[in-house]
Amino acid sequence: MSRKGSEESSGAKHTPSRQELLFVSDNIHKYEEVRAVARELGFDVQLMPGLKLEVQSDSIEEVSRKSAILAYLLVGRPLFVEDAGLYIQALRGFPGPYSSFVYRTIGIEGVLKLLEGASDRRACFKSVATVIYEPFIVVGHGEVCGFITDRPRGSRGFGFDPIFTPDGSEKTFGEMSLEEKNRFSHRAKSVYSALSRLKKMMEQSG
Ligand code: ITT
Repeated sequence: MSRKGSEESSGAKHTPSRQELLFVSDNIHKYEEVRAVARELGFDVQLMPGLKLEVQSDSIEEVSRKSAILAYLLVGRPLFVEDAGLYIQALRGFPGPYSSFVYRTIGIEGVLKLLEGASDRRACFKSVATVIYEPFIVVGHGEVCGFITDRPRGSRGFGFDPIFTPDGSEKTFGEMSLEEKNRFSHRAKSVYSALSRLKKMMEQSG
C-alpha cells in the first residue's frame, strides 16, 4: 500500500512492549480506522477514551503533539493521538482546527448553507498523528483533497463524511466502507506514515 505523508522524529529512553499501543480518543470511528492501519504494520491498538484533553490552537499539529504529551504524562504507556480538520477553500480554510466545534454547532447542514451558491467547493481533510513510544516521538502528516457535495450522501463513517468526495472517487466518505475510506483518507496516511517510521526505528534500535 502506498500512502503520501511525511515524518519527523526525536527521542531518548528505553521501551516496554514492542507492539501494544493505546489510541487516545473519544471517537470510536477514528479508533476503528486507525486500528485497521496499525494492524497492517503489526501494532495492536487499544482505545483509551476520556484522556484527550482540550488543547486550543490554530494548528492541528500543535493540538496533536500537546495532546499526546499530556496523555503520556498521565498514563506513561506507549500511545498515539491523531488530530484532524476539514479545510474548505472558499471559506479560506475554515473550519480547519475548529472542525469539531463547527460539527457540534452548525453541523453538516450549516456548512452546506455557508457554501450555498459557491462554485468553488474544493476542500481538504488534514491530519497529524503523534506517537510516543519511548525513546521515540514520531509525527506523521496526511492529507486528502476533494470537494464538498451539494447534499449529504451515505450514512457510514462520521462527522463530515457524507458531504466529502475525495479526488479519484465518485463516492462520498459516507458511502464508503472503512477499507475504502482508508485507501484515501488523511488519517490512514498520517497514521501509516508515523507507525511505519516508528517500526523502522524500533527495528534499527534492535
Ligand atoms: P478526538 O476525541 O480524537 O479528538 P474528534 O471527533 O474530536 O475526536 P478530531 O478532533 O480529529 O476528532 O476532528 C475534528 C472534527 O473534524 C471531527 O469531530 C469531525 O467532525 C471532523 N473530521 C475529522 N476527521 C474526519 C473524517 O475522517 N471524516 C469526517 N469528519 C472528520
